[in-house]
Amino acid sequence: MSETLRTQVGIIGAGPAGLFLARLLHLNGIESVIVETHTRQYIESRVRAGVLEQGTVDLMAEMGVGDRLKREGMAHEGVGFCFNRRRHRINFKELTGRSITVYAQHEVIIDLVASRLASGGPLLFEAEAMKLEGLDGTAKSKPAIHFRHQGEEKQVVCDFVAGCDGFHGIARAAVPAGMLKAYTRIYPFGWLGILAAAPPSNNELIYANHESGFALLSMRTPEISRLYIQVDPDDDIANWPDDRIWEQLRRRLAFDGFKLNEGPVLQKGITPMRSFMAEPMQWGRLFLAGDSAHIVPPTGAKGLNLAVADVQVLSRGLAEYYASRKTDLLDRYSDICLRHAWNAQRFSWWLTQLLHRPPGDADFDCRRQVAELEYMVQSRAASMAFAENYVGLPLRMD
Ligand code: FAS
Ligand code: PHB
Repeated sequence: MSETLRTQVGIIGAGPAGLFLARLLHLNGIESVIVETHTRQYIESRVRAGVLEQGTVDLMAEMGVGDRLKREGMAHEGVGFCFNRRRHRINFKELTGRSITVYAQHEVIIDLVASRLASGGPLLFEAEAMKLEGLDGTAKSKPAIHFRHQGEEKQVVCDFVAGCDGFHGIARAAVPAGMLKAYTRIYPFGWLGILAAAPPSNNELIYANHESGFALLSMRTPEISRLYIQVDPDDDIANWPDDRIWEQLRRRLAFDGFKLNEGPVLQKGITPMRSFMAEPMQWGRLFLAGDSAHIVPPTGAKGLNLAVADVQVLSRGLAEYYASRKTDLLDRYSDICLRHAWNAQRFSWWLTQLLHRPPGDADFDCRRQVAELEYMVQSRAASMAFAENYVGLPLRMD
């Protein structure tokens, strides 16, 4: 072993979960070390989520990392639904008093990495965690993250380990067999997403239910569109030349008076869709946060926001521990986060099954979906139920 780093909290992963957690701990005077497999350039350019709940936006401002978000983020007060070739709008600001902001995940990463490096907190890139030890919380040995960095084996010895390493990370696998239950739902469709150099064709997002399949009109900047269509999860992006993608988008997003702005496709890819939950989200001195513990279908734009909710609970629990050695919040971490995550899972599943064409003989389901969409946009109560979940329910820690 060439080098040992000592800190209070060892964080695996510099995604939203790890970076938000490190910032919240720093603001509470708690030291941490982040180890991240990839390079800074890679994580700051990875195209992923696009929508921030108001709670996430407010938290970034409170953490002192929200200036660029405030300047460049696009605040939205409503969202469109297109079905039967008509566009309807749900004004979630009028219904809930809250809004969402379109601000790409990689922009959030850029802001948080800059803040971390400016604060001097250790953030090691190209540092892959390989093994975890000492997680059971006995006095025998402190938790340790063994990682490979600059060709050497190193370790972080700490009081707690935060597994913020995403769905494919090592943290969840470090929980002893039989101590964790997984719940999974694999959806029979995926999303083909494109980034295009074309001004967004609408000033708000539009979710489309169409007999050919789901489509979503989103955006990144006033010059860059982000668009998705439902495809077979096993389809190959090579089967999708740009003109075929645009043809499907024109067809699925069609409504009177609408014209889709097209332009050079800058990036395209197919993402499979799953729901996943791991229970519990903690074991001894290990705490799972974000995608390492749960995956939601992106339809509800919840993934990133859920990661932020987890680490708000974890940072408060760790602050309580270091201030008083009390572990009440840490002991309830998993219960608090799972209650919030299962509701986001429910909402994401519901919106996914409402908008996507099921495979096979789906005529009944397609008519049922349109009936539910008609009800949702006509009924204030149903619109409210959608709106309060879409803008994000309050995080309860009771
Ligand atoms: P992340 O996966 O973001 O971060 C984990 C980090 O840990 C990564 O940087 C990884 O390199 C690192 N890591 C992994 N193993 C490691 C190891 N052994 N050692 C060190 N580091 C390690 N959500 C939405 O809300 N809306 C969307 O539109 C949306 N689109 C998505 C599209 C794609 C293709 C994907 C994959 C996800 C999408 N998501 C979306 C969900 C996504 O935004 C996640 O919810 C969010 O990134 C979760 O953040 P983290 O939990 O931090 O995990
Ligand atoms: C996105 O802009 O990437 C986006 C927006 C809303 C969603 C999913 C993805 O529900």
